[in-house]
Amino acid sequence: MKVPELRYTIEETAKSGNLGAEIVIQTSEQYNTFEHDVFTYNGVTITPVLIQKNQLQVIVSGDELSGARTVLLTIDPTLFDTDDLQVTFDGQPISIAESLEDAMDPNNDGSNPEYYLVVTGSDITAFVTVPHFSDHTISIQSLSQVVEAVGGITAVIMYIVIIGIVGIVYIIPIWVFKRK
Ligand SMILES: [Ca+2]
Ligand SMILES: [Ca+2]
Repeated sequence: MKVPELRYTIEETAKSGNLGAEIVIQTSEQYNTFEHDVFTYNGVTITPVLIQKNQLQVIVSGDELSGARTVLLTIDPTLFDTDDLQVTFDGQPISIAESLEDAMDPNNDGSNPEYYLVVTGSDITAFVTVPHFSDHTISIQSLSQVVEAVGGITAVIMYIVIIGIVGIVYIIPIWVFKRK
């Protein structure tokens, strides 16, 4: 999708009252500092909690009287190393909306939050429908980075086990030999 087309859709959603707020995250040239801007459209605020490589976490807040809203997270794609992104809502993975239109309508999914990712040439925009307020945590993470982190720990454990086996193979014969 082209950026002007996407911005037009976003503006229309804002006019309809369904768009709660938007956070825009940009990375600096060194990729290790992140800047953000928050735009509030209809009674919802977004507060960043964690913005770091491969991980983004925000809190969305609204008063209990505000109805369902769609919130937007517009992200510089260099924030993530891979494109296998997982979106969670209060720590739980959520379903993908059927379409962009579905993601723009936060009122047609009962009490289920949903998300939809739109990738343009310059940004990744995550549309997340929030069926009710007050505070909720939305996170986006790169799945393979999570797996790789586990792989790293596993590799360290394997290394320790191998060192241990090598130690046993060499040290026990020396010990047995010395006792003779
Ligand atoms: Ca839906
Ligand atoms: Ca929907």
